[in-house]
Amino acid sequence: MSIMLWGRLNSANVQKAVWALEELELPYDHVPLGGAWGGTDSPDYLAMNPNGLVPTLRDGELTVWESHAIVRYLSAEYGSGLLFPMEARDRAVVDQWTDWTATTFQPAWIALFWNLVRTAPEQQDAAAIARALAATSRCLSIMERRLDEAPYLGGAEFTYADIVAGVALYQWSTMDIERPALPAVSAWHERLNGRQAFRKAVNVPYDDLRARSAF
Ligand SMILES: N[C@@H](CCC(=O)N[C@@H](CS)C(=O)NCC(=O)O)C(=O)O
Repeated sequence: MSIMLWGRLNSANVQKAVWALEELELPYDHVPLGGAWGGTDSPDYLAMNPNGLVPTLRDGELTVWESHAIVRYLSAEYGSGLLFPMEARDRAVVDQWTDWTATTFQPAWIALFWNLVRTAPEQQDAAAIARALAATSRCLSIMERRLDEAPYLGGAEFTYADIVAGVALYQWSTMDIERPALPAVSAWHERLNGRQAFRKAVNVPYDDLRARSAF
Protein backbone atom coordinates (compact mmCIF):
# COMPACT_ATOMS: atom_id res chain seq x y z
CA MET A 1 0.00 0.00 0.00
CA SER A 2 1.51 3.33 -1.02
CA ILE A 3 1.80 6.37 1.19
CA MET A 4 -1.30 8.62 1.22
CA LEU A 5 -1.30 12.32 2.02
CA TRP A 6 -4.44 14.36 2.66
CA GLY A 7 -4.40 18.14 2.48
CA ARG A 8 -4.60 21.16 0.18
CA LEU A 9 -1.32 22.02 -1.50
CA ASN A 10 -1.59 25.74 -0.69
CA SER A 11 -1.35 24.96 3.05
CA ALA A 12 2.10 25.58 4.53
CA ASN A 13 1.65 22.63 6.89
CA VAL A 14 0.78 20.30 4.01
CA GLN A 15 3.74 21.69 2.05
CA LYS A 16 6.11 20.43 4.75
CA ALA A 17 4.88 16.85 4.16
CA VAL A 18 5.00 17.24 0.36
CA TRP A 19 8.52 18.64 0.53
CA ALA A 20 9.74 15.74 2.71
CA LEU A 21 8.08 13.14 0.43
CA GLU A 22 9.57 14.76 -2.69
CA GLU A 23 12.97 15.20 -1.06
CA LEU A 24 13.03 11.47 -0.23
CA GLU A 25 11.65 10.58 -3.70
CA LEU A 26 8.89 8.50 -2.11
CA PRO A 27 5.89 7.48 -4.22
CA TYR A 28 2.63 8.73 -2.69
CA ASP A 29 -1.00 9.39 -3.50
CA HIS A 30 -2.36 12.81 -2.70
CA VAL A 31 -5.95 13.70 -1.77
CA PRO A 32 -6.74 17.45 -1.80
CA LEU A 33 -8.73 18.22 1.34
CA GLY A 34 -9.53 21.18 3.57
CA GLY A 35 -10.09 24.80 2.56
CA ALA A 36 -12.17 25.10 -0.61
CA TRP A 37 -12.22 21.28 -0.87
CA GLY A 38 -13.77 20.82 2.60
CA GLY A 39 -13.91 17.33 4.08
CA THR A 40 -12.02 17.97 7.32
CA ASP A 41 -15.22 17.48 9.35
CA SER A 42 -16.34 14.25 7.69
CA PRO A 43 -16.60 11.25 10.04
CA ASP A 44 -14.08 9.30 7.93
CA TYR A 45 -11.51 12.07 8.12
CA LEU A 46 -12.08 12.74 11.83
CA ALA A 47 -11.57 9.04 12.50
CA MET A 48 -8.06 9.45 11.09
CA ASN A 49 -7.39 12.94 12.41
CA PRO A 50 -9.57 13.97 15.37
CA ASN A 51 -8.03 17.46 15.18
CA GLY A 52 -9.87 18.01 11.86
CA LEU A 53 -7.00 19.86 10.19
CA VAL A 54 -4.57 19.06 7.37
CA PRO A 55 -2.18 17.36 6.76
CA THR A 56 -2.72 13.69 7.57
CA LEU A 57 -0.41 10.96 6.33
CA ARG A 58 -0.98 7.22 6.13
CA ASP A 59 1.86 4.77 5.59
CA GLY A 60 0.64 1.17 5.83
CA GLU A 61 -0.87 0.66 9.27
CA LEU A 62 0.38 4.00 10.54
CA THR A 63 -1.77 7.14 10.42
CA VAL A 64 -0.11 10.32 11.64
CA TRP A 65 -1.14 13.98 11.80
CA GLU A 66 0.64 17.18 12.94
CA SER A 67 2.98 18.36 10.20
CA HIS A 68 6.14 18.24 12.29
CA ALA A 69 5.41 14.69 13.45
CA ILE A 70 4.85 13.70 9.81
CA VAL A 71 8.10 15.29 8.62
CA ARG A 72 10.05 13.81 11.51
CA TYR A 73 8.55 10.36 10.85
CA LEU A 74 9.33 10.42 7.12
CA SER A 75 12.85 11.64 7.82
CA ALA A 76 13.51 8.95 10.43
CA GLU A 77 11.90 6.09 8.49
CA TYR A 78 13.20 6.91 5.01
CA GLY A 79 15.89 9.54 5.45
CA SER A 80 18.16 8.35 8.25
CA GLY A 81 21.54 9.95 7.88
CA LEU A 82 20.04 12.14 5.15
CA LEU A 83 17.30 14.40 6.51
CA PHE A 84 17.56 12.80 9.96
CA PRO A 85 20.92 12.98 11.74
CA MET A 86 21.96 9.69 13.33
CA GLU A 87 23.69 11.29 16.33
CA ALA A 88 21.40 12.41 19.16
CA ARG A 89 23.54 15.51 19.68
CA ASP A 90 23.11 16.55 16.07
CA ARG A 91 19.41 15.76 16.20
CA ALA A 92 18.95 17.89 19.32
CA VAL A 93 19.93 20.98 17.34
CA VAL A 94 17.62 20.00 14.48
CA ASP A 95 14.76 19.49 16.95
CA GLN A 96 15.52 22.78 18.63
CA TRP A 97 14.88 24.66 15.35
CA THR A 98 11.95 22.40 14.47
CA ASP A 99 10.19 22.99 17.79
CA TRP A 100 11.07 26.69 17.78
CA THR A 101 9.43 26.91 14.37
CA ALA A 102 6.26 25.30 15.76
CA THR A 103 6.09 27.43 18.88
CA THR A 104 7.59 30.76 17.83
CA PHE A 105 8.46 31.33 14.16
CA GLN A 106 5.39 29.85 12.49
CA PRO A 107 2.84 31.54 14.79
CA ALA A 108 4.55 34.87 13.98
CA TRP A 109 4.65 34.54 10.21
CA ILE A 110 1.22 32.91 9.99
CA ALA A 111 -0.22 35.87 11.95
CA LEU A 112 1.35 38.18 9.38
CA PHE A 113 -0.04 36.11 6.49
CA TRP A 114 -3.51 36.03 8.07
CA ASN A 115 -3.61 39.73 8.82
CA LEU A 116 -2.23 40.77 5.44
CA VAL A 117 -3.38 38.16 2.93
CA ARG A 118 -6.29 36.20 4.39
CA THR A 119 -8.05 39.22 5.87
CA ALA A 120 -9.99 41.36 3.38
CA PRO A 121 -8.33 44.79 2.92
CA GLU A 122 -11.31 46.66 4.44
CA GLN A 123 -11.05 44.55 7.60
CA GLN A 124 -7.30 44.76 8.02
CA ASP A 125 -5.84 46.10 11.25
CA ALA A 126 -2.64 48.08 10.57
CA ALA A 127 -1.45 47.74 14.18
CA ALA A 128 -1.90 43.95 14.12
CA ILE A 129 0.00 43.78 10.82
CA ALA A 130 2.83 45.88 12.28
CA ARG A 131 3.01 43.67 15.39
CA ALA A 132 3.08 40.47 13.30
CA LEU A 133 5.73 41.91 10.99
CA ALA A 134 7.89 42.88 13.99
CA ALA A 135 7.53 39.42 15.53
CA THR A 136 8.35 37.69 12.22
CA SER A 137 11.34 39.97 11.63
CA ARG A 138 12.63 39.24 15.12
CA CYS A 139 12.44 35.48 14.42
CA LEU A 140 14.17 35.91 11.08
CA SER A 141 16.95 37.92 12.73
CA ILE A 142 17.51 34.93 15.06
CA MET A 143 17.70 32.69 11.99
CA GLU A 144 19.98 35.22 10.30
CA ARG A 145 22.55 34.83 13.08
CA ARG A 146 22.35 31.04 12.88
CA LEU A 147 22.59 30.96 9.08
CA ASP A 148 25.53 33.33 9.18
CA GLU A 149 27.51 30.62 10.99
CA ALA A 150 26.11 27.51 9.22
CA PRO A 151 24.54 26.88 5.80
CA TYR A 152 21.50 25.12 7.28
CA LEU A 153 19.57 25.45 10.53
CA GLY A 154 20.84 22.11 11.83
CA GLY A 155 24.42 22.90 10.83
CA ALA A 156 26.41 21.72 7.83
CA GLU A 157 23.70 19.50 6.33
CA PHE A 158 20.14 20.02 5.09
CA THR A 159 17.66 18.42 7.54
CA TYR A 160 13.96 18.40 8.43
CA ALA A 161 14.47 21.63 10.38
CA ASP A 162 15.05 23.40 7.05
CA ILE A 163 11.81 21.91 5.74
CA VAL A 164 9.53 23.05 8.56
CA ALA A 165 11.03 26.55 8.69
CA GLY A 166 11.72 26.92 4.95
CA VAL A 167 8.07 26.63 3.92
CA ALA A 168 7.67 30.22 5.15
CA LEU A 169 10.06 31.62 2.57
CA TYR A 170 7.75 31.86 -0.43
CA GLN A 171 5.10 33.82 1.48
CA TRP A 172 7.70 35.92 3.29
CA SER A 173 9.45 36.89 0.06
CA THR A 174 6.26 37.63 -1.90
CA MET A 175 4.01 39.37 0.64
CA ASP A 176 3.52 43.10 0.16
CA ILE A 177 5.68 44.22 3.10
CA GLU A 178 8.94 46.01 3.76
CA ARG A 179 11.49 43.32 4.41
CA PRO A 180 14.60 43.92 6.51
CA ALA A 181 17.90 43.03 4.82
CA LEU A 182 18.79 39.46 5.85
CA PRO A 183 21.68 38.31 3.66
CA ALA A 184 22.21 34.93 5.34
CA VAL A 185 18.48 34.11 5.24
CA SER A 186 18.40 35.17 1.56
CA ALA A 187 21.40 32.94 0.77
CA TRP A 188 19.65 30.05 2.57
CA HIS A 189 16.50 30.75 0.52
CA GLU A 190 18.58 30.58 -2.67
CA ARG A 191 20.15 27.30 -1.55
CA LEU A 192 16.70 25.84 -0.85
CA ASN A 193 15.36 27.16 -4.16
CA GLY A 194 18.05 25.08 -5.84
CA ARG A 195 16.22 21.95 -4.64
CA GLN A 196 13.53 20.62 -6.94
CA ALA A 197 11.50 19.35 -3.97
CA PHE A 198 11.39 22.85 -2.45
CA ARG A 199 10.27 24.44 -5.72
CA LYS A 200 7.54 21.85 -6.22
CA ALA A 201 6.20 21.90 -2.66
CA VAL A 202 6.66 25.50 -1.56
CA ASN A 203 6.52 27.84 -4.56
CA VAL A 204 2.75 27.55 -4.72
CA PRO A 205 0.75 30.71 -5.55
CA TYR A 206 -1.70 31.70 -2.80
CA ASP A 207 -4.01 34.11 -4.66
CA ASP A 208 -6.99 31.84 -3.99
CA LEU A 209 -6.38 32.39 -0.25
CA ARG A 210 -6.67 36.18 -0.44
CA ALA A 211 -9.48 37.54 1.73
CA ARG A 212 -10.44 33.95 2.66
CA SER A 213 -10.54 33.76 6.44
CA ALA A 214 -13.26 31.12 6.78
CA PHE A 215 -10.84 28.19 7.00
N1 LIG B 1 -0.36 22.05 14.11
C1 LIG B 1 -1.00 21.55 12.91
C2 LIG B 1 -1.74 22.71 12.26
C3 LIG B 1 -2.54 22.25 11.06
C4 LIG B 1 -3.34 23.40 10.46
O1 LIG B 1 -3.51 24.46 11.06
N2 LIG B 1 -3.78 23.17 9.24
C5 LIG B 1 -4.60 24.18 8.56
C6 LIG B 1 -4.00 24.47 7.16
S1 LIG B 1 -2.37 25.17 7.27
C7 LIG B 1 -5.99 23.64 8.33
O2 LIG B 1 -6.21 22.44 8.31
N3 LIG B 1 -6.95 24.56 8.16
C8 LIG B 1 -8.29 24.19 7.83
C9 LIG B 1 -8.48 23.92 6.38
O3 LIG B 1 -7.56 24.09 5.58
O4 LIG B 1 -9.62 23.54 6.02
C10 LIG B 1 0.07 20.96 11.98
O5 LIG B 1 1.21 21.42 12.03
O6 LIG B 1 -0.24 20.03 11.22
